[in-house]
Amino acid sequence: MSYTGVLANFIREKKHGDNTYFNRNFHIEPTNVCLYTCTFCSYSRLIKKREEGWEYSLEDILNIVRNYDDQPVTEVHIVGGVLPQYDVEFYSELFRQIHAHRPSLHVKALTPVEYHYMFKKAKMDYATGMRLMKEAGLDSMPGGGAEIFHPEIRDQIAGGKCSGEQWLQIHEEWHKLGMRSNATILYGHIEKYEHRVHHMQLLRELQDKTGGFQTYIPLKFRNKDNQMSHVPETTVVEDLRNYAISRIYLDNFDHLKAYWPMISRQVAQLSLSFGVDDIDGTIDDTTKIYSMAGSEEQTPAMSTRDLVDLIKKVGRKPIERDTLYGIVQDYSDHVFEGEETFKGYFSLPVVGK
Ligand code: V47
Ligand code: SF4
Repeated sequence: MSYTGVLANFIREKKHGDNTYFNRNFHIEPTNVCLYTCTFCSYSRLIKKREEGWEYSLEDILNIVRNYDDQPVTEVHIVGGVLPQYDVEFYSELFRQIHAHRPSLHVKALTPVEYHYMFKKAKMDYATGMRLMKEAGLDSMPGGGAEIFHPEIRDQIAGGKCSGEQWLQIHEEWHKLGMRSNATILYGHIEKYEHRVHHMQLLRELQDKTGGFQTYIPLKFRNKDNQMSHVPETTVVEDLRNYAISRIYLDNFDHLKAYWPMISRQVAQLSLSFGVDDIDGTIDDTTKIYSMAGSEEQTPAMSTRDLVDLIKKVGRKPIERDTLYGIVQDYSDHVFEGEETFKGYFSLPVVGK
């Protein structure tokens, strides 16, 4: 374990030194009603219990975007359940209107789960569909919906939604357009190590082909209020080992991200010594997906100052980035308003001067 951690940290420092990236974004979840019934999902309401959930209109979503008009956010991350009214026309119009309202806001939206469903309904192939999304203003794709690619596990936990192969094909079409995306894995439930390796192998092969992935994001399975509540969660040691192995295996990915609302702030700090160079999470905002699945962070929102402190306390350099890893601000020597600069705990008399 410790050698694995040292090797992962070596690769991390070779690629990024002490730089630790974060991004100021906000999430919009258009609906929590979903046609699918993934067994790990604590978030969605079955379509037959539709009245218990929410279904935002285009105007509702644009109003959420407008609420951030005076906030220094650089990205909106849009993802939610799958429903027929959220189709190619709906999302094309949404992306267009977000850009018309705030051209500099990066739209990171939807996963192959939604795209596969929407394109099939519109009788469109993936290449045409992704081109239309790009023309409408989609800037990048988040890494969700990957779960576990191996059909032996995927059929049991995420049956009915796009297959692992289809997930990879949609990312490949997106990369062919010169665009970037992320990749996740949902680990620590009924899969075995061989399934995690198979998952990473397929990602590694596609990355060698396209170079379009930016970040790998291992998502720890949380077991509250879902159909897999009987499955115990992984230990912190296992989580750190998984980050380290991911960093070593996927050395053709530039970044490894820890999603702190899922693993707690302390484990996020530890992960920075096990290969992780990016801590994501909505800053100054909230999202419901993870609190509903049992994460320690019931309202996953942390101020920029808290996040910067968290990174500095473990000796790393906090760097605010945009979605494509352009540097927005280096916070290494930044002093927040009203903050005393650190002068040491004791003021020792200076001798000999
Ligand atoms: O695909 C759902 C996961 C994912 C649970 O690309 C769960 O920057 C754990 O992909 N326990 C969606 N995980 C979120 C996602 C993501 C998050 C942050 C950043 C980015 C990015 C992408 O959430 C789903 C699924 O794998 N998820 N339920 C659960 N009970
Ligand atoms: Fe629907 Fe996504 Fe939940 Fe699966 S994980 S039930 S696709 S919202």
